[in-house]
Amino acid sequence: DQDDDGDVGVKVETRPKTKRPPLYKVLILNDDYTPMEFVVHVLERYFGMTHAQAVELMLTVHQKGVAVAGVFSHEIAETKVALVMDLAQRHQHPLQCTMEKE
Ligand code: TYC
Repeated sequence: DQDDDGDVGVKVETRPKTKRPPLYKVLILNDDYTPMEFVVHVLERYFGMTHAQAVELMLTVHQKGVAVAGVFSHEIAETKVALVMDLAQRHQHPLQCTMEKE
């Protein structure tokens, strides 16, 4: 660095920087029409939850409007969102699933 010793140095990084990739929350949104059992099935199938965990999260979404189903790398989160949206569409349910940077 430039200080008063006359030299023109460069900053030497001492800490090894291991930059971790950003993580993304996968959000499940409430709606008035998707059957509760379908949401429970989605959470078991794509988010590795037990039946009890899935019921609990589904009820949280039902009551609060939204909840985090899991936190993943960008690629995994994108895949989960696509799988959920595809299954919902195939069953003609309006269930919405999105991702958001943590
Ligand atoms: N609110 C829906 C119902 O009463 C159930 C539901 C829960 C829908 C969670 C979507 O993400 C959701 N049938």
